[in-house]
Amino acid sequence: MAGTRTFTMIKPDAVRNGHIGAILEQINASGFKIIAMKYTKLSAEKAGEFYAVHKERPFYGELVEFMSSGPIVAAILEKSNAVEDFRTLIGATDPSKAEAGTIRAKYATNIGENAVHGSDSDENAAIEGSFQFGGVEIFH
Ligand code: 3AN
Repeated sequence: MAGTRTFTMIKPDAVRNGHIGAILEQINASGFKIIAMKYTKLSAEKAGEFYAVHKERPFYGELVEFMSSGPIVAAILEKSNAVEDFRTLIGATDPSKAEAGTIRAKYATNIGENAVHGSDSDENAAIEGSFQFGGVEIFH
């Protein structure tokens, strides 16, 4: 059975561009319940750890620099089939390829600065959620 939780971050570009409210509104309107949320900033070290799977990719340095360049909103979301449904809601990694109406199509800057993160598997959703939140910070 598909899991009920996913992890998201509203990235520094979307925060800087004033899109926190609109993105949260779209997330809620799409049936996701926010069960944990914080406004925070990743250190370069923490961003590097979060994206460690991309360490060998040419864009890794840029990605770490960008993700630690300003505040983010981190959240755990609950809904049936959360991971897949949230990936559909945010759209393709490259916003120019993202379907119209998706969060990245509407709010992303470019492929590197693409407004939101969404976990890619139930396993990663659990790992990423515990990266930012302890048990007492999760309400469901
Ligand atoms: P997604 O966020 O859609 O799961 P991943 O996991 O392939 O995409 O990439 C993680 C992050 O790395 C993306 N959100 C984006 O910020 C950055 N990224 C991915 N591909 C590129 C690329 N070709 N050039 C620059 N940054 C990239």
